[in-house]
Amino acid sequence: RLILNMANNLICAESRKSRPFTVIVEGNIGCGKTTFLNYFQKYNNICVLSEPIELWRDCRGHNLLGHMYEDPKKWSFTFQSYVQLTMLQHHTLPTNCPVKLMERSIYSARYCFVEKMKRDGLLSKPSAAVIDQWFQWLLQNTPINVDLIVYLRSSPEVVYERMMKRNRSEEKSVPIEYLEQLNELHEQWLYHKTLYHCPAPVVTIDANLDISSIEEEYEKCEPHILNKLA
Ligand code: DGT
Repeated sequence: RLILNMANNLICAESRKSRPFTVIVEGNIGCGKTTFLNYFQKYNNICVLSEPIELWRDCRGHNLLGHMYEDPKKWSFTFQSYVQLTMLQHHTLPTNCPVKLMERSIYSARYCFVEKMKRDGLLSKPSAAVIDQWFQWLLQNTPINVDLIVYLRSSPEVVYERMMKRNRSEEKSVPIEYLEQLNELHEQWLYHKTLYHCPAPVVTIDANLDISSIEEEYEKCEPHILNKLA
């Protein structure tokens, strides 16, 4: 029995060691997630995973992101199915780094984007049910672990301006109301914690600050992330 216990402890220690401390970076479109991730690229023992937007623009030659914005009623289900798959691939990607830093997650896809599509009637009830069944199954049967959420909190006016400035072709006709509603869902989920469940503790950062002063804000959450490298 003693030997069995010792073996068990060893296995637990080993699996704790091999699982990275996982941080997800969340916030509205244009709030600066990419800039945040770039700041942490300098640490070579952090595995930084940017959002797989290039895959969404080219799924075997199909621009699913573009289709979704052009005809959301027709393409929302297809797009969200693919987003869910690519997010799962990031969540489960093995790494030897002690820290994994991910842009967005399977959670924001479900709690913010799918939620909005459901409310807007862009996803039919049966389609939403299929995505949700998949989502629930994945949570229960795959190693999706999140240890910390960094919430880049912004106002819709600021991110609307940034989105217009960067001029991504698919986002050309996204109205400010869309960003206002997405902001509200992020706020309810990560700030007021009244929407669904929050899978990890949240560190909130003022993402309205411009590029010259934002690094000070980043430093606020650096210890939370870097302690895990010790
Ligand atoms: P950043 O660096 O904060 O400016 O981040 P963005 O705006 O490059 O990244 P993100 O994830 O906020 O948005 C990328 C585009 O993909 C944007 O047009 C919204 C869209 N998007 C991201 N995730 C989902 C999703 O799960 N569903 C839907 N419908 N759109 C999504």
